[in-house]
Amino acid sequence: MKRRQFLKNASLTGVGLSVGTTLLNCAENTSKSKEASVASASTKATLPLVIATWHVENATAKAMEVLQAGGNTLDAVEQGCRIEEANENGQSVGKGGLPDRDGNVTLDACIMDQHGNCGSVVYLQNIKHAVSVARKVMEDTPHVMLAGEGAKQFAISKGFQPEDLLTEASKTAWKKWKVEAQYKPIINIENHDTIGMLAIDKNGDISGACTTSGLAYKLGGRVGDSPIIGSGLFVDNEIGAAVATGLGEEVVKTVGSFLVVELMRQGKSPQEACEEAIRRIVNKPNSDYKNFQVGYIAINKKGETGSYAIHQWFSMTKFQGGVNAQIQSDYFNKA
Ligand code: SD4
Repeated sequence: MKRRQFLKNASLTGVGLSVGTTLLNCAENTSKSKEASVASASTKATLPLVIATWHVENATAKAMEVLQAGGNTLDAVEQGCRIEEANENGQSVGKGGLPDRDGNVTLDACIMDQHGNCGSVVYLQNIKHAVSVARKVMEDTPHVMLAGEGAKQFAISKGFQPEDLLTEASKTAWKKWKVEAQYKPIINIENHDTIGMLAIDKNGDISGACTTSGLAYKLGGRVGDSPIIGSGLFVDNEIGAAVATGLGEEVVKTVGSFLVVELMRQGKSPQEACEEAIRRIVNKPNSDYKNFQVGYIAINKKGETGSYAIHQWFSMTKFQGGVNAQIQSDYFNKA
């Protein structure tokens, strides 16, 4: 995952989040996007399609490779997410993720398939491929969600190797944060690059996955939206799918990904649905949205896509028709 240069650092009472920027190579999704009408005519012929939050072309390339080799969408999103989990330079996912305020790297992930099956892990430590553990929870247990030590022991029982996920770079960043933050329970987020990925195959079948180390320097024990089915991710193979990134607390409060999918069920395009879900957050009375970021990406059954965020510099990576490109997202806060 490419490092983003962050423009702002903002603290809320107890929780801070910054808004990121990155170099982008193309733009789409002007507020009333023309994409939906164009895409509905053109994308059916160009399935399969993979989209992901942020700038993760290696991950979308992997997912597309899986699909083109005849793999299903579940394999595709898992394999795609694993690329970023193994990337030690990405400080918000898997190995190299920034730790909580006590120096512990804790991972959240989930996965959901075309049949509505899902699995999730929260507060997982020492196992870098959280998305694969989530898949094992889905496939090998009668449960949806495993947490903490139980999730870790389950992973080990399935052959995952425990390892130290705190890299030198992330340890250094954490130590610097401790000095500057005087160890107050304030989270200065310098990176919020959760990878959420959605894939649709040539038959129109959809799966999704989401994996993160969560907010950097969070309180020990904190879990965000990313492993919560309906908040960080939702797939409904009849309609479409959505995945979220940004300040998880705000996504959870609006059950964001489920909301996006239900808005599509009511007839909205993926773009319109993402925009409406963001409006639900920013239009709350006394919303502090200027100080945090939330972004959604979505896909519908036809292979139309959408993305929208509160602030500038959110992007999605889209692999379709042989083109794997980062696309700048439209956003709400243009003031
Ligand atoms: C969380 N939604 O834990 C995640 C953070 C995130 O990129 O999106 N990071 O709240």
